[in-house]
Amino acid sequence: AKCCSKAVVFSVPSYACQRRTTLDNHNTILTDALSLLAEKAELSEEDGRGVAFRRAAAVLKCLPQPVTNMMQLRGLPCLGEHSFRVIKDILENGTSSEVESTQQSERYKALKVLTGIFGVGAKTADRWIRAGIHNLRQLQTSGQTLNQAQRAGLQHYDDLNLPVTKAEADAIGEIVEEAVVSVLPDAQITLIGGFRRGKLTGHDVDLLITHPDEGKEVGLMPKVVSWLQSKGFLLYQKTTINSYLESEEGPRRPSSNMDRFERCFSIFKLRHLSREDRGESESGCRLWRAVRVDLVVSPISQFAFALLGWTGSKLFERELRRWAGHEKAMSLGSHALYDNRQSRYLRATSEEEIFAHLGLEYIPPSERNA
Ligand code: DGT
Ligand code: MG
Repeated sequence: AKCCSKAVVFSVPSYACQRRTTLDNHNTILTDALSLLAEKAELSEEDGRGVAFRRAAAVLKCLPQPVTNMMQLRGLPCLGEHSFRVIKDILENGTSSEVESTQQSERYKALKVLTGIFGVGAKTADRWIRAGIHNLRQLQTSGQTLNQAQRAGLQHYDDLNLPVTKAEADAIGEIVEEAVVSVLPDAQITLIGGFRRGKLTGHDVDLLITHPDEGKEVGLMPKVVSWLQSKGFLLYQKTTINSYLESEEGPRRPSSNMDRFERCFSIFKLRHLSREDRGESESGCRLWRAVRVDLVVSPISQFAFALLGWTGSKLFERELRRWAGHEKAMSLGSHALYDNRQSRYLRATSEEEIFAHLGLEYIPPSERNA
């Protein structure tokens, strides 16, 4: 930050993957507003607009102090006309009229409630709203056909919209560890997603599984899932085994055993850690809650890419791929990094090596909260 006569002026590089963004956000009022408008755009399938608001919010998240004056925003990247207008409104009036009217809009409220169901995306929610469905009660009496994921999502709606704590994530981690080690000793599991970035709560628990001997991990997921099922830990699960060629993101190459990418979307039944923790009385309470858990299995040769690709934040990931493509003529995915100029894959056994290949300063997980 440089000083000028009027106010502190900030200097920020334009890609989020060039910046250190901790959870210590000094501009939550502004970033909450921009994130809500990003969400509104995403729910309306205006992805370009959504990314623009996400990028604007991310710039404000990394500032060392609160913005108090529009002059401080001069020279900052990623702030378009629309974001400027929202920020100005908040600085002058304490609130954004566009955010307020969005929050009051029936369509936005309905989209939020319906996409709050696990397995329901913007497209499905929009179709339902056009059929006059605005809330869960109307959905349940509508006669709409729900798939298995959506039925589970509706059944566990309240639990799945309750934040998952770090303690709960650790408890899930221990259960999965027991499952994994009992079907494949020496397999390793790592907590990824928001919890690896130091977040204290999340919407789900993300875990990455690998084994130090390449190939030993093949076919692991179905065995882990069977173990978990036999112990009654799963309320819902869907396992997919993507081949590399089928996956949309990242560089393409011929399929081989190394291209296997096993994934499980699940809902766990987790015993409450302690009733006092949750402020519940001794009587009349359920002893468990439902928790969304994503499991991913990676061969050790791709582990660093999977770790980097699944730690997030989502915007940080998007910006890493944009940096790779636009600045370095490389394609980055959760499996590999391809150098288009050299026409070859670049190997890496750690996240540090991947940042080095990309010509970026290493940013640790706790500073990827863009
Ligand atoms: P949360 O769970 O809301 O507290 O926040 P995060 O950051 O854990 O977000 P989450 O769980 O949606 O995703 C974690 C990371 O995993 C995210 O940065 C991007 C990555 N990810 C999620 N879904 C996919 C996917 O389908 N493919 C790939 N390659 N990555 C994904
Ligand atoms: Mg997560």
